[in-house]
Amino acid sequence: MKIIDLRSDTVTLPTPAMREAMYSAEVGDDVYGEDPTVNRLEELGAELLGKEKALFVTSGTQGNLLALMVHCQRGDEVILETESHIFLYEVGGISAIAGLVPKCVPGKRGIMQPEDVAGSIRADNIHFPKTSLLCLENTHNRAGGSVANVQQMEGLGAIARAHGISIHLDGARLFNASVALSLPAAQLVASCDSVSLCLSKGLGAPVGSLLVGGRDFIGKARKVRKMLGGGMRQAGIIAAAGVVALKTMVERLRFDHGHARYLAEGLLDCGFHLDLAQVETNIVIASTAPLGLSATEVVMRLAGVGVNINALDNNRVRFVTHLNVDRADISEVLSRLHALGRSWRATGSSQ
Ligand code: TLP
Repeated sequence: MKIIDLRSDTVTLPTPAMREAMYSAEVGDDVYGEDPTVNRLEELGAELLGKEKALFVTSGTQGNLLALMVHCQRGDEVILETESHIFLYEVGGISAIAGLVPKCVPGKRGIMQPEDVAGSIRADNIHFPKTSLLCLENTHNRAGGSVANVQQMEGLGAIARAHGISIHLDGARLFNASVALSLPAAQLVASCDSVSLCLSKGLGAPVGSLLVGGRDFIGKARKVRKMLGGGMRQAGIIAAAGVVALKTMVERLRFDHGHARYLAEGLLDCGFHLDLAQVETNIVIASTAPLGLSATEVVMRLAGVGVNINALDNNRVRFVTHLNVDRADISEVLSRLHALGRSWRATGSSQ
C-alpha cells in the first residue's frame, strides 16, 4: 500500500535537479564568507524579497530566533498572534534563549487587527517592559494557511512604524501567500524590517531557511547565528538545493493549493466539517466532530489505511498538500476515506 504523507510540507524530498546541484556545488568556508553557492543563495533571496541582505540559516526556527535576538534587548516585549508558530511551536526560545516577554494578541484567522496591536504597545512607564517588535506570520499555519494581503500587512506595518517598533515576518510559507495573491513576494513584505522564509517546506529543499533584511540587521544576525552554533562551513552543499528551490519551485505551489481545495471538497463529502472559503493555500484544517470521532482517533484510523496526517487539537486535524502528492494521490486519499467512513458508520463511531 502506498503511504500518502499529508502531515506537513516539511516531508517533501529534494528533486533530482536539487540532488544534481548539490552533487556539483562549488563550496568554500561560509564562516569566512567564502562559499560561492551560499553567497548566491543569499543574494537571490535578498533580491526576491527586495531587501539588502540575506542569511542562510539552519531552519525557520533559527531564523525567527535570530530576528528576535537582533531586533530586541533582553527583557523587551514582543507582540505576536496568539496562535503564532513562534509562540506555540518554537520551544519557548523567545523566552528561554532570547529573554523576551511574549505579548499575545488574538487574530482573525491569524491576522491581528491594527487597533488590537496599537492597544498592546506599551507606554513609556517605569513599570513596563519596552515593546520592541511586532511579529507577523504569513501564511498563518494554525489558521489553516490563511493569507494576509498587502493592505493588511501595510496596516500593521504603519502601526509599528508610528510607534518606532520593528516588524518581523515569519514567512515560512511566504511564497504560498504571494502565489495565492499573484503578487511578487517583495511587494507583500515591503513593510517588514525582516523576514524568515523556509526553503525546506513546499519549495522542496532538504534543509534550510533564509533570514532577510537590512545590511546592518543581517550583519548582526550573522554573528548571533555563529554564537548559536549555526556557522555551517561548506554549506553550499545544501544551499545549492535552495537555489534550485527559489529559481524553479515557487510557481508550482499553485498546484498544491488546487490539491488542497480538491481535498477539502472531498473531506466535506466524507462528513468532516470545514469552511471551503478558508482553504486559501496548501493547508486544510477540518473538524472531526461531525464524525463522532476525536482528532486522534481519525489520525490513527487514517494511518491504518496508509494516510498520514496530524491532529491539531481534540477535534481538528490538519492535512498539508505538497510537492510529493499529486491529484491522483488526493483521489486515493478520498477513496480510502470513503471506505473508512463506510466501516466506521457500520461499526458505530464509538469504536
Ligand atoms: N512548522 C511545522 C511544525 O513545526 C508545526 C509544520 O509542520 O508546519 N514558522 C512556521 C509558520 C512554520 O509552520 C514552521 C514549521 C516554522 C516556522 C519552523 O520551521 P522549521 O521547522 O524549519 O524550524
